[in-house]
Amino acid sequence: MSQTPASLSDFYEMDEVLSDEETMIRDTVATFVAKEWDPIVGDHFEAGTFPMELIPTIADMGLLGMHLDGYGCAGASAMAYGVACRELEAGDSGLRSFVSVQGSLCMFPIWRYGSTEQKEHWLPRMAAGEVIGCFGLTEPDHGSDPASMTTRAVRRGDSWILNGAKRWITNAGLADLAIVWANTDDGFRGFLVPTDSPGFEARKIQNKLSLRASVTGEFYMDDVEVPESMRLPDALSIGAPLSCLSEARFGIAFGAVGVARCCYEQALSYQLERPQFGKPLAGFQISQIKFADMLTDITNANLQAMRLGQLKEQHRLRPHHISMAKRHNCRVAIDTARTARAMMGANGVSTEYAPMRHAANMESVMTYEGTEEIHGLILGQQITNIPAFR
Ligand code: TGC
Ligand code: FAD
Repeated sequence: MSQTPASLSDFYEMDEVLSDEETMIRDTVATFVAKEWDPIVGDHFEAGTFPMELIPTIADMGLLGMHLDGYGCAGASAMAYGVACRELEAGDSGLRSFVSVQGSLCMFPIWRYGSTEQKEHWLPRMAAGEVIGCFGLTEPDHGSDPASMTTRAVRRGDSWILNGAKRWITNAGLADLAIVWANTDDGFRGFLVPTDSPGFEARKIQNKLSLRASVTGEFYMDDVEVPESMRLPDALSIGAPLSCLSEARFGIAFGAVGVARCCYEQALSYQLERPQFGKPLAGFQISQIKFADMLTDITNANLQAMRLGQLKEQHRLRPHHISMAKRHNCRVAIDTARTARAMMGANGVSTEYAPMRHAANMESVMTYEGTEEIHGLILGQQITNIPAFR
């Protein structure tokens, strides 16, 4: 059977490895993105807002903490989480970010490092979208090197007193609960901090040129007091927040494939329909070579993501595996978005089409969750056994 141009995007038909349930999740998310997200994303990107009214629908689809078991979470497979991220990010990186931050950066640390009481109290509410979280690791002066953080937590009786600032925090400003990583006399610890705690102040960052359909902010803690029961008891080193990053980076490796696929498909359908010099633009050799390169890159990126999914299912996935795919797939996404934008001429610079919005978003996605250089250095360390970060 001949394939349509759109179905050709899965050139090696890799989605055949998906189970029926994973296919159903993929299709449910893709339909949501097409019907409820795509028509409004341009306006939200221009306004610099996230459509809060969609949170209940996102929760009803079971997407919040979807790869976690129990406590109201869907318990879906790693591959299901990956393909959901792929379809969400085809809509916008801000949409995938919302789901990643809630599930991988806020629910995962509670699920992995929290007490039974913490899990029972917070996870069902977070899965239902009733409590929104943010993850505070990055500081104004410490991004790539979070182990140098200056945020401090000091024990006072049965409480902890937190002081410090976190900046470039997705959902700060709209979150109810902040997962705060702080240094203590005994090393790094994680705290659950309600954002209405006295001394906690959050502000939205207003002047972003990227990831505009996602709220990013900063927060300050001035003698914020939380009880010992709000410390994550099993998070005892910098490895704890870094393990959360592995969960989110996994989703980005898939999400970047969605970005590249969306841009490729829009450029292809545009050039098939737009004639110049007497024939469709897609009929020129230069265009066809570009489509061939884009599809090859997308296929390679998708193969890397799907392999991560398999390794995660088999509990064989290691941080350096994720670094390769996050780094490679983000590069493919931004290159594809820029090429697609150019292939759509002037129309390509408007929010009516996705490529320029995606290209702008990918500037953030290449920076957050470990920059291209940091992931290169993680790979370099794995290859040579010589750390070159410091
Ligand atoms: P290092 O000595 O290498 O490691 C310390 C301990 O942590 C372990 N580890 C990891 N464990 C799980 N997953 C990972 N990815 C891990 N990376 C390291 C490591 O094995 C070790 O364990 P142990 O038992 O031996 O102590 O630590 P380092 O301080 O030298 O740092 C290494 C480096 C540079 C790779 C790390 O700091 C890093 O990844 N930096 C990048 C920072 C970053 O990615 N920040 C992201 C902030 S969150 C965010 O951007 C959210 S955006 C969300 C959105 O909107 O989607
Ligand atoms: P820096 O670390 O100052 O790096 C600047 C440049 O120097 C980069 O090119 C980097 O690759 C390079 N560099 C750094 N170290 C080295 C080295 N050793 N060798 C060579 N080159 C190096 N953080 C959170 O904690 N939670 C969030 O929810 C969150 N959301 C974000 C949302 C957005 C939209 C953005 C843009 C960022 C977000 N971040 C978040 C922060 C993000 O994780 C950091 O921006 C990122 O880790 C990089 O840190 P930095 O910006 O301080 O850059």
